[in-house]
Amino acid sequence: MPTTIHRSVCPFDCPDACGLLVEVESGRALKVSGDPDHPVTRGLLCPKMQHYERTVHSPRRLTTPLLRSGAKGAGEFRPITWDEAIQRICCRWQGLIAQQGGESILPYSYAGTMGLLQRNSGHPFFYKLGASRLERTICSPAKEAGWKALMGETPAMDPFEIGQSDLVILWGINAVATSIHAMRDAQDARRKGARLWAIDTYRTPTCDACDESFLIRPGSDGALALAMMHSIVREGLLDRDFIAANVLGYDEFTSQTLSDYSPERISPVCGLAPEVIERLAREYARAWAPFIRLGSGLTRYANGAMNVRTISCLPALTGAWQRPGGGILTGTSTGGAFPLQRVTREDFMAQPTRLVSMNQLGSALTELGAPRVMSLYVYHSNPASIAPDQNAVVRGLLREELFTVVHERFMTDTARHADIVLPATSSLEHPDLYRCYGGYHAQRCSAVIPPVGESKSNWEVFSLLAAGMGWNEPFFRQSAEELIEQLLDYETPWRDSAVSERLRQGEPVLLTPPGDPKRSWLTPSGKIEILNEREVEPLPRLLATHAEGDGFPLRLQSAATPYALNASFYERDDLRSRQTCMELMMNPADAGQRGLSSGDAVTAYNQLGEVGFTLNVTDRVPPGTVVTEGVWWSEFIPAGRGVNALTSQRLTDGGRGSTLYDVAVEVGRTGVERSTGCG
Ligand SMILES: Nc1nc2c(c(=O)[nH]1)N[C@H]1C(S)=C(S)[C@@H](COP(=O)(O)OP(=O)(O)OC[C@H]3O[C@@H](n4cnc5c(=O)[nH]c(N)nc54)[C@H](O)[C@@H]3O)O[C@H]1N2
Ligand SMILES: Nc1nc2c(c(=O)[nH]1)N[C@H]1C(S)=C(S)[C@@H](COP(=O)(O)OP(=O)(O)OC[C@H]3O[C@@H](n4cnc5c(=O)[nH]c(N)nc54)[C@H](O)[C@@H]3O)O[C@H]1N2
Ligand code: SF4
Ligand SMILES: [Mo]
Repeated sequence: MPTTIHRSVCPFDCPDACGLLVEVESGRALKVSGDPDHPVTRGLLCPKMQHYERTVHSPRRLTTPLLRSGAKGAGEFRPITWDEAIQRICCRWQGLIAQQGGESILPYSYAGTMGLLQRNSGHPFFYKLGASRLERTICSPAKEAGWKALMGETPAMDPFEIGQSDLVILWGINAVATSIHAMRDAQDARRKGARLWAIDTYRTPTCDACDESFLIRPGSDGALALAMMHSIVREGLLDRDFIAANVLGYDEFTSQTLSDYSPERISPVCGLAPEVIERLAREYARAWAPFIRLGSGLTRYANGAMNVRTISCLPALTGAWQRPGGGILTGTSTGGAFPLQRVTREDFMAQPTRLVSMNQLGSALTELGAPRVMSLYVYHSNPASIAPDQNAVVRGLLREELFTVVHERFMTDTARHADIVLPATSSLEHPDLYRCYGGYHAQRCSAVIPPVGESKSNWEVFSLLAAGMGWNEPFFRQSAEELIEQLLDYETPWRDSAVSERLRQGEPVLLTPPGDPKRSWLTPSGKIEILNEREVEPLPRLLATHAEGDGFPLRLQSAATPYALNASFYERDDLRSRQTCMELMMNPADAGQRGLSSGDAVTAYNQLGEVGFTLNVTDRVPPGTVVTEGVWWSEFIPAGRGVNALTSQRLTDGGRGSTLYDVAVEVGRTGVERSTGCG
């Protein structure tokens, strides 16, 4: 059989939506590489995707539907047919709907695939079923809320402007791990003479690649930005003309709040010396076109939205927005490019059903009543690993009467707790249309290999379930290709018919966002609204984190590794071995105080649980902070609990987001000596 090369797209939850070239022989993917003609990828893939074929053809892939044959959570199953699986699910749901109502059924999905069709294909089904609705807010809704409070509907600046900046600040973003193309662009800017700074809570590989890095206390970014602005005002480094023409509430801000936040006062809050804060302020204000690339790290706190809102005031005071390369980028929003409602079909919902936060799955399964959640359907998400308060989630999943169905590629911690497991295709086995959130490109792709085993795509399963429920809507009988065509068969200000045609051909296409974000502020007043009386907090001010009140001395930072993506890629021995084991990084001063050394088996604990780690004593983390990278599967962890046994179900100040990084713990030597599984 000859080898053929096909275009595809990386489906993972990453800002870049890379273009892939896939070499296929006899229905198998042999090799995956970065598309050199893709405007962002330009041939470069991250380490996770360089051997995507090992994920696609992993011996761990699920290949048939499975029915639980042992105790809940024991991971014992026997194969069944698709017909039997669909019949069992529909029969159970019909009974539940008759007895307790549709709201006793809860869907749970997030970002296993970012394809517009496969990601959203459960929506029409669950709307019609009358199920509870899931608030999909685990990632960064606080970022959107913070931006919106200040900038309204103003779209993002063009990410490519980074090349015209003379000072690039990677703020709360570990771009080496999470946004390699933004990192490449930042380094290109640096080669052209820009200075590169990182502001983080520990010394990440991104910090190593910068001219300077500033390590601050978790969740204190808003405080730092307030102190910087205090200095900027005190030293008169403002652009008064820009402020007069473009900013609402400058006088109230300076007189009512900013005066309280001197660098001297903020220094102990953020952990930087007053003179360092002053220097940051001065150099920021004196830069010609400073570009802030804001990550999500600082948003997963009780004050996450306020952190974003406060930092975003910086370019408004200095007028950085006026110059190409100057401004702040929190991520692009390409939501207007395709008519997604043609897939999601909210109109199928007879009446609005209750909303359940995905950040509070633990409580939803163990405490929520009227009606109690009696069935959980999980697709392209792994809540037993990634959701906060893992102990509560697992307690819920172990409820004997809870009927859990998991549609997955692998036997994840969530799938292990299922009553029925359904095998899912990988992105190379189904068609989809992708847009991205780090730029403005889009690409459609077809299946390039047949399904592995009996696996089916998300859309195919919902189509089968609709038939199993006896529904007659022609909508559910469409093919995936027909639905993708509905997303393309319609012009928007972002694309005309020529662009849609190029998309149909599978080309990566740069879309043109309407409007010029740097010339008109899309707020009710038409100005950047530092004063926003529609908000609970009309002005930016210092807000506390949750962890400050928890009574444990160390702040626990959960962070990304380059070798996994949330709890994805743990099926891969080659990638997992590069992480070695679930480590906890601790500063030598904190380790010394506790009599701990590198390699020790330690337990981190707080009010929610305890988790075993292998200690790594390192000055890459400052005193007072401990860091762990990755979200590990329990089968690779000695005590079976991951970092989320320490994170809470509490929400952010705006957007009802997760507060996964707002955690306090104490750490001690693990009582029982045991093999850590490390090395
Ligand atoms: N390799 C890899 N890539 C990924 C992911 C992954 O898990 N692995 N996850 C994907 C997903 S779903 C997302 S949402 C994005 C997220 O990507 P990013 O926007 O980079 O966000 P995070 O990785 O959550 O955090 C970024 C950095 O913020 C730091 N940080 C944490 N708290 C604070 C704080 O209070 N202040 C400051 N200044 N810094 C802080 C962390 O130490 C970390 O280095 O990445 C995507 N890409
Ligand atoms: N402690 C801690 N917890 C975190 C984070 C953290 O940094 N620290 N990050 C948080 C963030 S930012 C996010 S976005 C969430 C991510 O949470 P999730 O979206 O749940 O992320 P993943 O762990 O990648 O799990 C996705 C699952 O989907 C499966 N999958 C992939 N493609 C398909 C498909 O086409 N169909 C089906 N049915 N399944 C598929 C994969 O096998 C994988 O198991 O995690 C959050 N949790
Ligand atoms: S950088 Fe992001 S989009 Fe590109 S291959 Fe890696 S995970 Fe996929
Ligand atoms: Mo995320």
